[in-house]
Amino acid sequence: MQRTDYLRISPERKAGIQRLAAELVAGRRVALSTHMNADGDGCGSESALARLLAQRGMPSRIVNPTPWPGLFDFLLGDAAVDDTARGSAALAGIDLLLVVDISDVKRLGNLTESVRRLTIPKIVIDHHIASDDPAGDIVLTDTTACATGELVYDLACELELEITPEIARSLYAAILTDTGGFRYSNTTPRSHAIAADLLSHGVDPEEMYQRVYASAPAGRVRLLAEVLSSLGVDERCGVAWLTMGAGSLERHGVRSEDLDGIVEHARSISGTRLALFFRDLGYGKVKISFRSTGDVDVNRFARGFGGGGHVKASGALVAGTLDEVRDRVVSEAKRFLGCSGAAG
Ligand SMILES: [Mn+2]
Repeated sequence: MQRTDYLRISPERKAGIQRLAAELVAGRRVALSTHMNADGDGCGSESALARLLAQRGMPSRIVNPTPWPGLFDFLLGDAAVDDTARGSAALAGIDLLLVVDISDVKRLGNLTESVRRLTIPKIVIDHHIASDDPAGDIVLTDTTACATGELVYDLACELELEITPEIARSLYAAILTDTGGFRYSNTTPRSHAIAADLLSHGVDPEEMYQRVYASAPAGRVRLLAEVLSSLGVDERCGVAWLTMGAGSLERHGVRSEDLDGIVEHARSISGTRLALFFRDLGYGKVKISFRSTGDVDVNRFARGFGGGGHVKASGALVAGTLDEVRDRVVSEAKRFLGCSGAAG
């Protein structure tokens, strides 16, 4: 019987890692950053990289555009220092910037302009569909990677760094969350092979499940109940959507990280091809999450609203009121699906 070595790294990816490794010089001070409202992939990749860089004699700090999510506090420990509170001032005096899980520099929010102005080497490790405005010039990107954490894992292996139990937990959190618990279409034999290796390096899968998926504050479940009551469905076209008004987070005492995965409830409805979640940010802008089932390319749809991401999971920020944006985007979605009939 022939076995496949799923952990083998493709020559292209190896070359990308080696290009990047040339910048990983001992003594250089690094700032790590990821997108606004960091998710498990962003946080896990950052906390793993902080420890991996330390093995190469590189001190690093995490400088994110929005606060580190409490849900992922357990990944930080002593080794990964969060300097986010200092804002762009924390980028002064660094020798290298390493941005993860971002294809477009604008996803760095309030750090975007400071990052553009940096003249030091800027590295991007990412698995989103490329944009024409990346956050750096040395780019390791591969849309076939299930998570940025997969690329960080490959970097660790290729550079023969040690996968400590803390690093293994961080990378597992990255892959676990970006694959929706190994359920989304980006789940591959390789995702499972890496997860297997991470278990052998000390990850306890039940502990990870409890920390990531079973540690919700009661407010998150109450908010979920409220958001679910907003459900709209067009069964004929296969579109389902959820909305959340401004101020709901505050009212339930929860944070934006508590919204992660909420759009999946719309996607879970039988026959749904395109699911949407509209969140009123309260200052004339609505954040939209797009998810799809089957061959619907929501990256292409989201591009029409200035957003993007992945083929089956994308986002956009649109100006307007919640009702206006929802009505417009839902009817655009029906048209996008070739279902713009009069009854639509
Ligand atoms: Mn990701």
